[in-house]
Amino acid sequence: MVATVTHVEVREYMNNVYENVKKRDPHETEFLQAVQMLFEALVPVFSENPSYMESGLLERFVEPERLITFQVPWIDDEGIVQVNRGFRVQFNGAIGPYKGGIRFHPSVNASIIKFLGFQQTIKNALTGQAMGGGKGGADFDPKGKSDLEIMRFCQSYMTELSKYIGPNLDVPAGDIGVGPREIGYMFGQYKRLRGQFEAGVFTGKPIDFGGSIGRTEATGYGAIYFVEQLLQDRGESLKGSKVIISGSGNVSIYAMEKAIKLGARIVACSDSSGYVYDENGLSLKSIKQIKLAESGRIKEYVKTHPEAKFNKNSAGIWSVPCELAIPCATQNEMDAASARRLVKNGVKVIAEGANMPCTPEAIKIFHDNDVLFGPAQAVNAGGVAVSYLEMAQNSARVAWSFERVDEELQKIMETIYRNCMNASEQYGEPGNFVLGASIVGFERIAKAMLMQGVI
Ligand code: NDP
Ligand code: 2IT
Repeated sequence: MVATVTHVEVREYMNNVYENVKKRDPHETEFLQAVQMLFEALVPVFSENPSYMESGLLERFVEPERLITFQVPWIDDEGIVQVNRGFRVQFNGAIGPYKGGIRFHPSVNASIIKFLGFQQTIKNALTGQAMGGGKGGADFDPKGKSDLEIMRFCQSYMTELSKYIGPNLDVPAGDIGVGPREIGYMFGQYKRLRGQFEAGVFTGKPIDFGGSIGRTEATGYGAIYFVEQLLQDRGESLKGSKVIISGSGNVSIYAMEKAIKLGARIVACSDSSGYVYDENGLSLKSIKQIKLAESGRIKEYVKTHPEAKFNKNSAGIWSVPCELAIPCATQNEMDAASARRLVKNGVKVIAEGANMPCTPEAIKIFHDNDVLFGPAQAVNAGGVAVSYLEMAQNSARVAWSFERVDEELQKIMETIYRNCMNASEQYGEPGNFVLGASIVGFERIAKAMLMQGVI
């Protein structure tokens, strides 16, 4: 019989670790939020494994192995020098090379990059693949920039970042504001600097030079595979259900596509300027036309669909009645007030397509009201999982078919679902996927860290 410690003792220990994190970086609110959420979910594991407390595991886990901050100078179309701040966090490399996307958005700062890298570490472990956790980005706003400005920015960003990445060291991909075009420019610059074609240094590449078929769709499709599994387990399905999916970028669009294919009706989606709503279901073809072909704003949807309504308050999307809500835009986009509204309107499932889109208060409301809740680390893991398949294809110099990638993705999402469910049952809270995902991900990393020693 292994000795255990009480939850009270564990909480006291975790509180000390948390206070030290806070003392170091008191202004990093998003990062502190992510740390607190993980600690809460890990209480039962630490209670059963007191050795974790003795080995300084948590103290090491919350401190990034490396945080790189750098200047990104570039010249705009008027010939004026602009300067942005670039970041890369290499959070934890216990189970594989650092892996995680790059975000270009004016809100990017150390706190956001650190929370993303921290959660990425758990997510990557949850996939069962050999990837550590990392994340990067810059406070650069791609909106309204010309193609040449985007290219110059990407090249300057990569000129510095190239010193710290490599196929066996750290492998970036896309995230908000970074898609195949930006990845192409960054990859091109990396190749020039290295003088070698190292396909495996980046994932999410265009298919013509080493990208994997199915990576573009993977995060959104994967999120829906998770949801479908969750529903199937309870004798239900997406067929005929009313769904809201926030955002209208990469994750959102392919989540809509798969949900529609499985018989759901998407009644609302959004961007940062507002949301569109149609009780009879939105046309994905029109949304794709606006967002993918023309990089336009979602409000343009009502021009061709006068039956739909536009509202300029993005967060108002959560007041639209639905059975399933899938936030796919950004962190903390769903707060307690939105959660209460969704519950009042009879929501049954919330699945996080974006990273940390629900505040801890919102999650508590869902749990208290028996709304099924899928956390980001599990729900959106399909994107990074297919990134790993891209790395595998690059290493073997082969290209798989869409069917093969999609089949692997479905298997990975089912396994993630099942592992989280089993862990939640094992720890006495069946269906608590926050608990399940945190435990499965953390334990894998913890074991590796313990086996590898401290120095
Ligand atoms: P995109 O840049 O393709 O799309 C982002 C969407 O979210 C846009 O519709 C954007 O609207 C909206 N959005 C962004 N910031 C805000 C904000 N501050 N307020 C309101 N709306 C906002 O990004 P992705 O689809 O790739 O990423 C979406 C989310 O999914 C992020 O949380 C990302 O970290 C996460 N994710 C992405 C993965 C991927 O493979 N791409 C994998 C796993 C998670 P607007 O155009 O007006 O800015
Ligand atoms: O948040 C994420 O998982 C991503 N942006 C994708 C990371 C990746 O390396 O594919």
